Amino acid sequence: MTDKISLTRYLVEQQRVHGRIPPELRLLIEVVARACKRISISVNKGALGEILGSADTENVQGEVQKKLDVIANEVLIEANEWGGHLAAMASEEMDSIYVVPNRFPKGEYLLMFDPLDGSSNIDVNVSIGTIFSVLRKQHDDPTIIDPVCEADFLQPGRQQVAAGYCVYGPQTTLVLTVGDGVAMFTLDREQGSWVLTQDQVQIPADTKEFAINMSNMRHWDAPVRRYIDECLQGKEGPRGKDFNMRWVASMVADVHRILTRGGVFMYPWDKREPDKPGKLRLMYEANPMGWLVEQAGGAATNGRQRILDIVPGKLHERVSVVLGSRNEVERVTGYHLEADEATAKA
Ligand code: P6P
Repeated sequence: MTDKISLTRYLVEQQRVHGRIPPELRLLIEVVARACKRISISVNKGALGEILGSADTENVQGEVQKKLDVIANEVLIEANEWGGHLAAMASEEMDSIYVVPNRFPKGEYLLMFDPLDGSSNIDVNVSIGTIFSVLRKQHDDPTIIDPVCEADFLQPGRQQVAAGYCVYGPQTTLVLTVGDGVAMFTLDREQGSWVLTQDQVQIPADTKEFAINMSNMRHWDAPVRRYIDECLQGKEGPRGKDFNMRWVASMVADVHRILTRGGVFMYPWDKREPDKPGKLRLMYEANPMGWLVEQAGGAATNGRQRILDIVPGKLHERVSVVLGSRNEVERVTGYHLEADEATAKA
């Protein structure tokens, strides 16, 4: 295991040695990490904390909120609003952006998060997680601190300055990138501190494991059906090898497995809601996960283009997601482009 290095030391070294992050960004990440520690305490209480079940409210996505969704959202807002490092926040659980109140100093950064991803798993004690992404507020004129608005958030994922998630599973693990590879920190509950347990994470380019919700198969587009059919044909099929399948229905858990041992994760467009590009959200799910996967040597597309190059049109924009082992993502993306070419020629 890597020498016992704390999250604080890792971030200080990223700031001082590598000059990669300024002090305000280091502070932001530490505050988010502390909020995740607080969320893990609530998650771990389960039924003892009277926090399971529905909050009897709906979020902007039209999804019924769990009590823990609301709690996690409040923890992240309260932890981050006073520090002076943020201009505003955006969350899967809030219709519009949350501008830092005037009673607090404002900073340069924009924080987006899915406070508790995988909510359907909360009541059945399966891993869930918090996903976060950080952008810098773009200024035409850096001398003017203009008021922040939703348009400030609509930047492509390649503009992120930090991204990560915390998975609340058998271990509570914080996974982070600031553009210098991917580092994993395990929560030492006795010390209450994050300890570096893996650095420079690398995803194998090839895999024998795919993650997709197979119950949607009849709704998929042809390129996705082609790819999955070939995997299911195993050794006797065109892939010449057998594949395994996993689907936790918690993106954080599925991505963590892929960062740990490889694999390909897919949540593609399907014809049930043809006007929706996909189920997952670009700004606070696909972008942070896409950057983490790329920083670990993998790839992330929407089936046709790099996720991090997509310019968002709205805050809660949805997107199709294919991410993980580079060679598999390139194969799936190639099938989509081949199908588009055939359609164009027809
Ligand atoms: P389904 C959780 O609700 C989520 O947003 C992702 O974490 C997860 O990958 C996906 O939806 C699961 O969707 O349709 O399989 O329940």
